Amino acid sequence: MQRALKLAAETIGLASPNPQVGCILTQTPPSGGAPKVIGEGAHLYTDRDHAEIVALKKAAQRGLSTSGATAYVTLEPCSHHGRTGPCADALIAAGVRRCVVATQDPNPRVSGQGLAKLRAAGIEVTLGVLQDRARDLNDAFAHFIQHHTPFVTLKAALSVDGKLAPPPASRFPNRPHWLTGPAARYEVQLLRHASDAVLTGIGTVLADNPQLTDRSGVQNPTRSEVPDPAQSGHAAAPGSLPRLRPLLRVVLDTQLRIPLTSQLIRSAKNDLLILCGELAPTAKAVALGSLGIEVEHIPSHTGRLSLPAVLTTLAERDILSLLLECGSHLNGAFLQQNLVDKAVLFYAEAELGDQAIPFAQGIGSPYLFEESLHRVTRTAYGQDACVTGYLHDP
Ligand code: AOF
Ligand code: ZN
Repeated sequence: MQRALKLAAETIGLASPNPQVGCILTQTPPSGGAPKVIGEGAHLYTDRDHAEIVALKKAAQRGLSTSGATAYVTLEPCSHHGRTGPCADALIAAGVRRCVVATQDPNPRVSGQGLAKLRAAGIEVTLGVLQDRARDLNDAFAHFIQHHTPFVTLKAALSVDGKLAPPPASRFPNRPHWLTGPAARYEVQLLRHASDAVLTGIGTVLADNPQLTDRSGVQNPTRSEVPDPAQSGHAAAPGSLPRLRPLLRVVLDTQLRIPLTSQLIRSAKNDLLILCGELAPTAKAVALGSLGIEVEHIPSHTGRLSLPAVLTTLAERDILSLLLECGSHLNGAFLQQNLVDKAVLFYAEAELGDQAIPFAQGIGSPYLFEESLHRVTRTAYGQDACVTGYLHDP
């Protein structure tokens, strides 16, 4: 199961909007002895085949029999006809004798029915092996399939006294103020890589002029056949694999104040979405449109966009996981409206003082906020500390 989880984890950015799933098939040699891996694989959304089918095909390609084999799968084998046939049926047809499953599929179309199918066919089923790790891998998928809204992660880089940035008067405009060191900042790139979309507000765009691109440089080693750039349109260097869905960069900009010279606009490649209010200036919307930038109107109230409406719009675009990289105002609004599912707080050693900008308007000290988190983890990145936790108990 460890190996199956590793295969699944390597498909970050390649499985969404489906879950990340890995599968290992083992067979005891006819002469006895330790079981051997006869096939393995992970699900890649564009290849359609679910992890079990990839593993079964690998065994078949090697001419190895699957009769009597054991399957280790990180997610309950599916029982439904979606883009593919049911994996439970395929495992049964392949003669698999035992199926070890990390966690049940949260998809209501499957949930428990895949396991029932296997058991009805006489397959020995074990459920719950390394369950927490398998669940963590697909927390966004589980959230989306049950609530039909994106799983929202709030990321913030803070000073040791819990502030987001120095007071405006002491900052250089148009330039981000780095609090955390390179290791923590690389971790943020990985968070972007693992997300379908990243969101910020116009205040941060005007203050920091961020790019919000995925610069993780992560390659996905499970995908053995790198798509032929000539056929797929991906401009991939050999051995490096681009994300299959580009990270969608989203800006909340009620009045369309975003400068046409901002880094976000200059670097846009069909991956920038600007959400504005109904009363935003039409001429600016037209100017953005002529640069190929998508602008969408969102209902607003007293000059602020409706955040639930923002999440609905993103859900309609199949955004399962949303990373918030916002300023104090939006952090506070998302938290006060109970729209955040997970927090990732980096703390640097520097102190910014009482006049500095608070972590989230109306929320108070992040240290007190941490006390409301569930399943808290603490990690060090160089000199910086990182605290992660969930806002709701699953
Ligand atoms: C599995 N193994 O590797 C995955 C599963 O539209 P489809 O046919 O791709 O089905 C997607 C659903 O199948 C998805 O919502 C989830 O319930 C399940 N994903 N199941 O047995 C896999 N990726
Ligand atoms: Zn399946």
